[in-house]
Amino acid sequence: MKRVFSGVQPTGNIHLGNYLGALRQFVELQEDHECIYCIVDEHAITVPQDPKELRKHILDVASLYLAVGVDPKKSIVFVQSDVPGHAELGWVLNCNCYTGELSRMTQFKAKSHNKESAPTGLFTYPVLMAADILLYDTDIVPVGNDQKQHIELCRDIAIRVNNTKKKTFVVPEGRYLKEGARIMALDDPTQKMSKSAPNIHSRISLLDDPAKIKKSIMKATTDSEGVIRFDPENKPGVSNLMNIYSVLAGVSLEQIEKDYEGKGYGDFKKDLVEITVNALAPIKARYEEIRYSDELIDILKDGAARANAIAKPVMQRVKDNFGLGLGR
Ligand code: ATP
Ligand code: LTN
Repeated sequence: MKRVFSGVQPTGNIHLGNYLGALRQFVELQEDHECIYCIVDEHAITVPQDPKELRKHILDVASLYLAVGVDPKKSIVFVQSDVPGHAELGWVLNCNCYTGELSRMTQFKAKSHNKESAPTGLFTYPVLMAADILLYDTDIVPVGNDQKQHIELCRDIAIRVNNTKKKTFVVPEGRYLKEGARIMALDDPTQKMSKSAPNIHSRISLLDDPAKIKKSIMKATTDSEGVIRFDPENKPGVSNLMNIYSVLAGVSLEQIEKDYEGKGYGDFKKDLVEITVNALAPIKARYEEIRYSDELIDILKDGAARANAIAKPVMQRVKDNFGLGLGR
């Protein structure tokens, strides 16, 4: 069985972009792969976090994994900082990655705002991500399109190490969906929907109540043409809403264009509100059951033990191939 690894940062509540781009794949893949899903809290502290909020968000994200259908009997679910190998391998990879490579990462450029005072961790963020993946001999990494550059860097590092230290790493592949791989912000369709954007109406969180969903969708930026047509370049707002509609309702983009011929944005948005509310209601209900249960903590503890058991021999192989420590 091929091995799958992916992670989500506990930086806020999971939104439609995370769900349609990444989590949907997590659920699908667990049927015939060995899946490991992580809550990457060490990545979250690359920007300042309130400790209490961070702990809360770790459990929120873990509950949402389960609420969307990740099954702890089929998949390993755990918190990154519970497995020391991530930080340990991160250091080794830092010594095998170039500052030039990291300077080209668009996420770093966007989040650092070109400031000299940006934390070093924000700069080396993709190296820790490579460590997450390589620590488990991962074959497949299901993510949204925005992570493509990071996945390519991970592959480059793995191949580079393997060139001199043969068979140290399995070289992984990214897995991106055709539809939903890049959901844009509702208030600004030139930006991706993000957990940490200040405007709450830029995103739909999986836990939003129907009134909030309605408000965010009805306010969403469109254009003045008044025609429902898929054209991401010239009509990014409408096209983004059509994408969301298409995936949630299981209707093709062409069909949406036909169904709304002669109708306005108001009708289309109203229907999208209904579709979204109906799609998220069962997720929200399951979340409420799981979030404050004792079972959640047991699942994460068990997940960390199982993840550690896979990571340890890989880390030992790395140490042996690099000549670190005393050997066995
Ligand atoms: P932050 O705003 O804190 O950077 P984020 O919303 O970008 O967070 P991440 O935790 O970085 O979310 O991403 C989790 C997963 O969701 C990744 O696989 C990422 O590619 C995917 N993802 C994030 N945003 C989107 C989006 N707008 N559309 C599709 N996939 C997305
Ligand atoms: N950088 C990712 C989160 C992440 C991740 C990973 C995804 C951290 N480590 C390993 C896949 C595999 C993001 O979505 N911003």
